[in-house]
Amino acid sequence: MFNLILFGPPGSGKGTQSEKLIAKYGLKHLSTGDLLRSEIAAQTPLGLEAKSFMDKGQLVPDEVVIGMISSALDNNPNAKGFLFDGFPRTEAQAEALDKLLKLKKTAIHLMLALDVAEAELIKRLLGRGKTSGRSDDTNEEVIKARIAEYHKKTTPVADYYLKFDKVKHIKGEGTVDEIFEVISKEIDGKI
Ligand code: B4P
Repeated sequence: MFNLILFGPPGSGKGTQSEKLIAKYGLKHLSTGDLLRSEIAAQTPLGLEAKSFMDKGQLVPDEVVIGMISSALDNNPNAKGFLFDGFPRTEAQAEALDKLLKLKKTAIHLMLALDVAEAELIKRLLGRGKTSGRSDDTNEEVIKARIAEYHKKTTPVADYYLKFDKVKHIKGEGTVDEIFEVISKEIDGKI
C-alpha cells in the first residue's frame, strides 16, 4: 500500500495534479473539498453545516472531515493506496489520520507540498471562479480568508510530517505537465 498526501495552499494545484496522479498510479482519490461539495449538492445536514464555513473561507470543523475520511477508508478496503487531497488541514486531522491508518496497519509514506506565491494563488482562484460555479472562488476577500486560514492552521501540518522526514517541497509554478513530471519522479523514488 502507498499513501500520499498532496499538500499546499488553496489554488496550489492539488486538485489539478490529483486527477493526473490517480490515472497514473491507480490510487484512491480522497478530496475532502470534493466530498464536502457533494454533501452540499445533496443538501444533507452535513453539507448545510459545511457550507456556512466554506462560504466564509473558514475550515470546516475537524470532527466533520475526520468522520468523512474515516467512512471513506472503511468503504475502500481493497484500495492499493490513497491520495489525500486537501486533508489533513490541521494538526488534529493529521493525528486522527495517523490513528485511522494505524488501525489498518498502514501509514502515510510521503507528503508532497506544492509551493506557489500568493499573488499567483489569487489569480488562479479568481480565474477558476469565472467558470466553476464555486462561490468560494468568486470573492477575493473569501480567497484571502482561505489563504490566511492556511497560514494559521494548515502550515503546522507540514511541520508535523517533517518530524518523520516525510515531506518533499515541489515548485508549484510552471505548466501542469512540468509540475506533474517532478511529482512523478518523487513518487517513483518511493513507491
Ligand atoms: P479544496 O476543495 O481542497 O480546494 P482548494 O484548496 O481551494 O483548491 P485546490 O488546491 O484543490 O485547487 P487547484 O489548485 O487544483 O477546499 C475548499 C474548501 O473546503 C476549503 O476552503 C475549506 O473550507 C473546505 N475544506 C476542504 N478540506 C477541508 C479539511 N480537511 N478541513 C476543513 N475544511 C476543509 O485549482 C485551482 C486553479 O488553479 C484551477 O483553476 C486550476 O486550473 C489552476 N491551476 C492548477 N495548476 C496550475 C498551474 N500549474 N498553472 C496555472 N494554473 C493552474
